[in-house]
Amino acid sequence: MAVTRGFTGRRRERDARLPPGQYDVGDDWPVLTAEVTPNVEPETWSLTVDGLVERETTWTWDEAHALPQSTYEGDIHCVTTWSKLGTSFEGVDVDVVLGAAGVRPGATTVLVTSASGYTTNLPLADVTGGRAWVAWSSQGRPLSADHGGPARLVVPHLYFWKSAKWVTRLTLLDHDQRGFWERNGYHDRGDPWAEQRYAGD
Ligand SMILES: Nc1nc2c(c(=O)[nH]1)N[C@H]1C(S)=C(S)[C@@H](COP(=O)(O)O)O[C@H]1N2
Ligand SMILES: [Mo]
Repeated sequence: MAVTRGFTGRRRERDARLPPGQYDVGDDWPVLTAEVTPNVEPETWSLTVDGLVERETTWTWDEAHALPQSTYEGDIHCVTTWSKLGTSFEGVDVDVVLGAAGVRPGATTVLVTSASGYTTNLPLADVTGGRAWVAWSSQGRPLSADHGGPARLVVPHLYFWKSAKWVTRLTLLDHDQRGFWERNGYHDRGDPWAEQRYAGD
């Protein structure tokens, strides 16, 4: 029956997008937060790029919105095994803010800090080349506070703990420095397709 084959085909296509050990949450969007949700308003939010850069730079909400905007369309994967397919996030490409600050030679790592104090580390190569965003909306709607509003990092090709909510600072380093979950047993990089969940995976 054509209807059945169509349904099965779509199901198979979605399954192929799931990394090993992940399931599809459908329209749900679980909230995963280790700390108390901080109260950050657009008026009090700013983004700073510092460390190994030519020009330490801070953008206010309005200044960040005046930068060229771009959108991610695709899937996200949480290490606790849920994946959400077909999301979108709108904001500014991390390449744009790093380009404005001017990454200095020798920088290898970005340490990301949230307004709450949450941290996570990423190889510079994982946040450049159009693979990471500072996002303020999803599917065209402003991010709720629970989902990291007013602004969060989105690094969708890695497990979503790398996508720090309430992001306020990107610090360029010449060495690796583990963040909150990485110090607590999670993998240093977190590639879902390689199932890099825990240290040693
Ligand atoms: N500041 C902060 N960012 C965070 C987290 C957190 O606890 N605190 N959790 C991470 C994890 S484990 C996941 S899966 C996603 C969850 O984002 P969501 O709550 O919007 O689904 O945020 C990531 N960013
Ligand atoms: Mo997660």
